[in-house]
Amino acid sequence: MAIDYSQLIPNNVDLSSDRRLQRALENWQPRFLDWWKDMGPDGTSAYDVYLRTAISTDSNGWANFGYVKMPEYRWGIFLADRDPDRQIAFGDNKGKPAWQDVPGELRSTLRRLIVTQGDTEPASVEQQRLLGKTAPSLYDLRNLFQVNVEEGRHLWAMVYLLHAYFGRDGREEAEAMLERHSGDPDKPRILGAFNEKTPDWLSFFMFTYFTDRDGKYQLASLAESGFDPLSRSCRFMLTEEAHHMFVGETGVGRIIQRTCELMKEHRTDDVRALGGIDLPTIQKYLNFHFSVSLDLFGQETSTNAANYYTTGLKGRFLETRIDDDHLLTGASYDIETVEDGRIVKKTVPALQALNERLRQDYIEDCAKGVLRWNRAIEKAGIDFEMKLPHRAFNRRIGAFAGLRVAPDGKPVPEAVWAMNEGKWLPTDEDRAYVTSLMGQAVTRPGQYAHWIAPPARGINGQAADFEYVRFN
Ligand code: BYC
Repeated sequence: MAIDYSQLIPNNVDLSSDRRLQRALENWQPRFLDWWKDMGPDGTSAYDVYLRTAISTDSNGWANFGYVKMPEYRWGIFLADRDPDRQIAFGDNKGKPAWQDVPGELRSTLRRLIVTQGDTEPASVEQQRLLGKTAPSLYDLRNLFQVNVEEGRHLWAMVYLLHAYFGRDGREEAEAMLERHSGDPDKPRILGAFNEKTPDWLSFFMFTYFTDRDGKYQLASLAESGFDPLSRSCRFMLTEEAHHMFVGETGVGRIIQRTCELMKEHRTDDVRALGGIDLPTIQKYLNFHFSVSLDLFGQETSTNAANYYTTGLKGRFLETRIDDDHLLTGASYDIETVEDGRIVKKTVPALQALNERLRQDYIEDCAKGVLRWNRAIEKAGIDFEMKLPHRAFNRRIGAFAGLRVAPDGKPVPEAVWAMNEGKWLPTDEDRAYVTSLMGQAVTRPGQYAHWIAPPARGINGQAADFEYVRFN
């Protein structure tokens, strides 16, 4: 269905046919806008930003580019088209028609999944609130704002589901989305990574590479859901998510490229003396963001995950392309876990290992970008290799929490950890150095901060000196 932009809330769900729902969402809308003004990108209300907006949800024609003031961005409700023949692809309800309403017995579990997903979206906007002040270019500033408005829209996607299908509880949960805040000691966001700070652009690019990629895998699993409105929401969200990971991969890649240029030009490893970010520091940031993002997949063995699957609420990554019975009742899966302080392999029922399986898919995907970064380093003739740390490194959730593990996967005593922590994870000094590079935003079209290379091409084919943001 086409998106109706004549409405206060743009949508392709025929919102005007349900007056109560429409009114409830129109009530939530000003609260969302207040939240955006208080907690969204700081001091940006008057900026004209070259943003893309959804005009239709099919794969070819959804992106429309133009200057928009962010508070006037047309946040709305866009679901991928409905397939009237869609069936549930896995679990006990496999083969039954996908649900158009919430099965009563699954109500609270489904609500919790939607709330957990929804909570991450405004959280990331809050985390990135101040980054605009130190943007390395107009191109990067525009990309940050694009990510921010789309995370705002992803919140709308989940809030719509809560309002439309969960009655009063849903409305209360939608309010609570705007009341929890990233890092708030009293009302923090639900998942750990969303309470960390994103204080500088290296962190931002790492976040969009690693943490947004968790979003890709979780959304893809929810896109398999037997609850069709959730599936359709997530399918459209995934098309937006791709750009966020592009921002992360190319952002880190451009920093690496600049570092390599400085190293070659001046024949030195001491890039800090030249105002660049040295490769070991980039590796430490990578270690941090990768490990924190791994925690987002939950416990290695999880009865919650088994229940989500068996009941048809949350599938595996690309469930319908997997060649098995989609029930997994007799199947097993090999995981790594901890026994007597050692990391051991263990075979467990596949149903319980679904979080771990998704984490494995995610790790393999993460490795691809690292390979591309390494190719650039190699091409520059520099002898350094970025590595993903072992899955057990620096974990706070799951079997490895509490175990000290080196990036290569060897458990180490506390004293060894304490001695090496500063080599493996960013120290206060590293963070202070990276922050010191983040000076006043670079606002001249076509100019870039010293520590990052320009992008290979502009957004939507624009010229190198295109004015992506007008400050007014
Ligand atoms: N932090 O059985 P387990 C995105 C809790 S990112 C804190 O493994 P489950 C985005 C867990 O709640 C994608 N607590 O749990 C990216 C449970 O609590 P209870 C977000 C945690 O449910 C960038 C207990 O530990 N979407 O979109 O199987 C920018 C037992 O654990 C954590 C989703 O996450 C944690 N990290 O797995 C913007 C999808 N991990 O029951 C956006 C929806 C676990 O003991 N969520 N716990 O009280 C889920 O599918 C699941 O909730 C999880 C956890 C995979 C997160």
